[in-house]
Amino acid sequence: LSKDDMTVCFILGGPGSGKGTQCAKLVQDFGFVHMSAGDLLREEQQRPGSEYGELIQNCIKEGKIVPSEVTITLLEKKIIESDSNRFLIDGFPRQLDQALAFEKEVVESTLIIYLECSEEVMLKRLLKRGETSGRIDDNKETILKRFKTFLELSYPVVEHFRKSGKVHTVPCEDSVEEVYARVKPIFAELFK
Ligand code: UP5
Ligand code: MG
Repeated sequence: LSKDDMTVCFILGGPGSGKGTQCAKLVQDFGFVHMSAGDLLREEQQRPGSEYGELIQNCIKEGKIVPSEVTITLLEKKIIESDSNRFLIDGFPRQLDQALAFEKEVVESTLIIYLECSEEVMLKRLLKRGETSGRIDDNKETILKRFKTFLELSYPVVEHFRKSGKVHTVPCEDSVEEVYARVKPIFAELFK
C-alpha cells in the first residue's frame, strides 16, 4: 500500500452530530471505505480474548478517550486489509497527539469535515437513540461526560487543522438530507 495514492478524510464533530449518518451517504456516492473509530473500538471490546476489552469498555462508559496506540493500531489494520485507497475516518482523531501521530505514522489527511452542532440538539438525538441503541454510553450521565471530553480535548483538533485550510465546517442541526446537501458538494469538488 503506497501512501502517495491514499486519500484519508476525517469526519469530526461532537457526540451525536451525525458523523456516522453522513458517512453512510458519502460511501454510497463516492465509494469511500468508512471506518468509525468508535465502531472499531466497540468491535475490539467484544472480541473474545482481546487484551483491551476492559480498558475500552471503561473508557467508553466514562466518555474518556482510549489510548491512541489502541485506536491507531485498529485503524491501520483496517486500512491495510482493505483493497481500497479512499477512507473516511469518523470520530478520529479525538485528541491533538492522535492527530499528529496518525499524520506522521500513517498518512496525512486530505480533507476534514467538522459537523457543527449544539449540545442541546446532540443530547436530544442521543437520548432518542439510547432508547434502542444498546450503547452503554447513550445515557444522560455519560453523554454529558462525552460533551466535556469533546470540548476539552477533541475540539482543539479541529482548531489545529483550521490553520491548514483543510477544514470545512458544516452546520448540522437540520435534517439528514439538508446536511448532506452541504457535505456532498465539498466531496464532489475534490473527488469527482
Ligand atoms: N441523526 C443523525 N443526523 C441527524 C439529523 N441531521 N437530524 C436528525 N437526526 C439525526 O447520529 C446520532 C443520532 O442522531 C442517530 O440516531 C441518527 O439517526 C440521528 P450518528 O450519525 O450516529 O452520529 P455520530 O456523530 O456518529 O454519533 P456517535 O454517538 O457515534 O458519536 P461519538 O463521537 O460520541 O461516538 P463514537 O462511536 O465515535 O465514540 C464513542 C466512544 O468511543 C468515545 O466516547 C470514546 O470513549 C471512544 N473513542 C475513542 O476513545 N477514540 C476514538 O478514536 C473514537 C472513539
Ligand atoms: Mg458514530
